[in-house]
Amino acid sequence: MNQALEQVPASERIHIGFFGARNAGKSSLVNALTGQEVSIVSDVAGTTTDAVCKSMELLPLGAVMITDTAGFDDDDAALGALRIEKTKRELYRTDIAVLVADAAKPLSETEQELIALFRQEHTPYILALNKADLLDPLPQAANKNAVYTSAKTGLGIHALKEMLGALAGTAGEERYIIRDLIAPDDLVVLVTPIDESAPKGRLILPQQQTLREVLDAHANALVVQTEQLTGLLRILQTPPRMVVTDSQAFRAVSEIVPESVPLTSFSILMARYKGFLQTAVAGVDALKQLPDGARILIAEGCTHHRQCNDIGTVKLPNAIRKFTGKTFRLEYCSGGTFPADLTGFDLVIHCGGCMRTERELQWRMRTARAQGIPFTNYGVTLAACTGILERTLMQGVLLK
Ligand SMILES: Nc1nc2c(ncn2[C@@H]2O[C@H](COP(=O)(O)OP(=O)(O)OP(=O)(O)O)[C@@H](O)[C@H]2O)c(=O)[nH]1
Ligand SMILES: [Mg+2]
Repeated sequence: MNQALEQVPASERIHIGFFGARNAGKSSLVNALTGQEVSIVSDVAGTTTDAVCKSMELLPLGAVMITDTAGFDDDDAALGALRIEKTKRELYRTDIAVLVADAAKPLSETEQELIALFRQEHTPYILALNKADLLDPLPQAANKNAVYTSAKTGLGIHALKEMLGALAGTAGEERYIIRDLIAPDDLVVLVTPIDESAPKGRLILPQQQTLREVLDAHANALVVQTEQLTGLLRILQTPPRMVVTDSQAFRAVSEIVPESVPLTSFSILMARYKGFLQTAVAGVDALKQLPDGARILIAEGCTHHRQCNDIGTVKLPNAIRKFTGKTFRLEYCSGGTFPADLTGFDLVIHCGGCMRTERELQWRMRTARAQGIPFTNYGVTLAACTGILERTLMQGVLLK
């Protein structure tokens, strides 16, 4: 396995999900497509009960994450409803769906329901009419998004890969973290405090990704801790093109960096990259209006970054208390879980979301919006509480 591709973070991979009724051959098809025994196959309906994920390189797509899900039809057992809930959650983070159906049968209610969900989520999908080895003769595929496959004989597997490749090529426009804000030879200063909550021996993902884009742009980066910033700016002959800081250090950094130098944070850049900066800015307005005792959901995208955890549980609550002078009821969720029902909450504050895909963050945001609940993030909230939101949005440049 190519080492470099192995290291593409999960949030940056194209997520391909296999969906369908029990026994349609989802697991068999995933195994045939990947050429590996990713999932267990059997003729017992409901063999796959939990989603199984596999990161790999799949030509012609590149780095992908393939997910085999549990059958979507309800068998009336208590487990049925649970299985369906889990599979739905997978759907929300799927970039391209493959609906696996039995080629010999017309589409069932379950399959129609899945198609309706794909449409609702604007998820492009391919219909794999599987077990086509049992059909004789083989009819023409019904439409250009359908393909006859056989996990058993390998029929249509190559065509399925080609179709996935074609869809992946159209999946979303290119978004940048910082590359479109800088020119070749510009100098960018990245402020990354290394305190006891920083992970050992490495930089966190948004810092790595920003650094990489600065290099892609053929610009220059200087990476410093907050304490070195004053000294660094003093020895520079010209001021940097911009400064990007960890939002925890907003106050100190905003006092050190001259007003004439654009200043923002990794989390604000990440919110823009994942397409929810506008929503986050609108959401933070709501914070000022909330009454005492309002309920705020603090959503963390991962369970293992102590740094984010520390912001969510200590720094953010302190900043909010100081800023609003009010006492709110804070509740937490983390990792892959996010409540679909947000009844009773007045605001959602999400982390930068570096471990979640763009589609998944979009779904979380839409879930909140559909229920009329404002949605913002750590960085925007900290900027607002520090009184530098306008500045860190680079006077609106980042909202365009
Ligand atoms: N003839 C034929 N049988 C197949 C094909 N694909 C799968 N099967 C058989 O269909 C049965 C179910 O296959 P699975 O891959 O476990 O189906 P699944 O959709 O993952 O099922 P659940 O995990 O139970 O939801 C197994 O007995 C497979 O051998 C195919 O293309 N042709
Ligand atoms: Mg299965």
